[in-house]
Amino acid sequence: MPRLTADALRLAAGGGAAGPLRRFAYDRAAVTPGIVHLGIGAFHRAHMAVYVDAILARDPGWGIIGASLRRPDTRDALKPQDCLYTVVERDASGTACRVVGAILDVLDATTQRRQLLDVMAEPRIRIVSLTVTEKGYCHDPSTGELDAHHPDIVHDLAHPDAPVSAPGLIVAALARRRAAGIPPFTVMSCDNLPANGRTTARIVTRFAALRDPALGRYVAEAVAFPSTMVDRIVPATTEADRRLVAGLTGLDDAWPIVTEPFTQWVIEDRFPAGRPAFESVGAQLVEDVEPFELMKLRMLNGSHSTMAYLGYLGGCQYVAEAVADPRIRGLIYKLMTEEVMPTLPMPRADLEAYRDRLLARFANPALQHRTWQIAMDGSQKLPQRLLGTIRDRLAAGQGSERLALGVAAWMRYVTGIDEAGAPIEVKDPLAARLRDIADAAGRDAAALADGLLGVVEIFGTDLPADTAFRRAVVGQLDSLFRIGALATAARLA
Ligand code: CS2
Repeated sequence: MPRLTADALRLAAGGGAAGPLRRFAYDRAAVTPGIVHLGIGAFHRAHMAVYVDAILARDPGWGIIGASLRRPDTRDALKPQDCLYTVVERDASGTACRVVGAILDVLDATTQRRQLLDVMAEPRIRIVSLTVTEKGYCHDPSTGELDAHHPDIVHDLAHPDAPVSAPGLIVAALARRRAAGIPPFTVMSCDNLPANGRTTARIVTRFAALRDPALGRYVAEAVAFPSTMVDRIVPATTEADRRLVAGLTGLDDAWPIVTEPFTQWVIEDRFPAGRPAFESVGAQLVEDVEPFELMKLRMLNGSHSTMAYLGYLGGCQYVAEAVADPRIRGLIYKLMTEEVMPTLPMPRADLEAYRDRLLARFANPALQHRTWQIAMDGSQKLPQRLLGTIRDRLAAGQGSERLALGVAAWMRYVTGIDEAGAPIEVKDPLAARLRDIADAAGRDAAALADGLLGVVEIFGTDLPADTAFRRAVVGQLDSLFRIGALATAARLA
């Protein structure tokens, strides 16, 4: 079978088994780069790049140069296929395929750092966007401040012209532009962080100030950091996905993406260096993204993490399987309805519709979204997904048993041993420390909860001191140890 390339695509004009193959509708040779994207993983390629792909026919000045910060695998997969890739949208009602051409080049920052900084310093790059995941911001998740002791930050302060972190790369490029009299690019975070624009601004400005106070003032005054709310469920690509795409298109794509039809992007309209007409391709441009972000992080991601830990412990490999279990579904429904929705500023009817749509999306039978994938990096995710809601409820004198169960399920998960006694591969930047705490506590719920609540980067100092919250977490954790995840979920469903 021919590999997906620009030439193969021209020859395959008739399409594959799924009928005519949809593809980008512009002359790629006329497209020039306007965006550098850091963190060119599956999410970006299924989300922002698809919006940009729809813009390029009208406005070819916004092609994307992607960069991976850690591994060359995306570049190595995409370069031999002219950076083209297939996005498959699937749900119970059908399957649609499309080849995206918006990515013009992919660089591997670990070996092409100089080239990446050169591109970021070019005047025609007006946006640097990011999906580097929560941990890529090198921050303290509980405060949202730069972690000046993070090894990558320590490295980048010592070697400011050879940075390895996202803040380090952005500041190195901004410093070069400033020295050359080139206006700064706009920095657009597309990660699931609270107030992601303001958080990124705080982190990048602080890093710049540590490099040089004048550079810090320049970043604070001259660079815009709009916030965004991004949403699309994008499971990691599997071999089965590759086979599916080959069957559908007749072309061999080394890194296709299988995702849901749903997509949403809400963007704060603050782009002094210019932007593509994102609103013309379905994005919502608004003055204030934060209510949307709060809703999405607390409802979707809060449920996702809770389901991931309970589901994994209960033996569910996939989200659709977890949400099909009435115990988990009932728990998530009540978690959203009774505990999360009252903390959100939107009208009740809108929130109910949002919740129902989420439950349908989670149940999508065509996606194989592993609970293990979502369970990853819990230390970086819990603050914005569960703990902010809990804080708001505590301040209002309200209980949070289901949210506390989400936290307790994470604690049970990071012990690294599942309910059948088998090891769990816990992926988390703090995994070793969490494991040490868990090993010292054994199966004593109070000792384990106290040990983990003491991780200040996650819980701050207020939550461990709150006796009602602590009691709820210890109670749920004790139940998880005694009767297991599904039976514990059933008690609150
Ligand atoms: C998920 C998200 O992996 C995870 O932690 O909760 O990636 C989720 O699928 C997206 O935020 C949906 O927009």
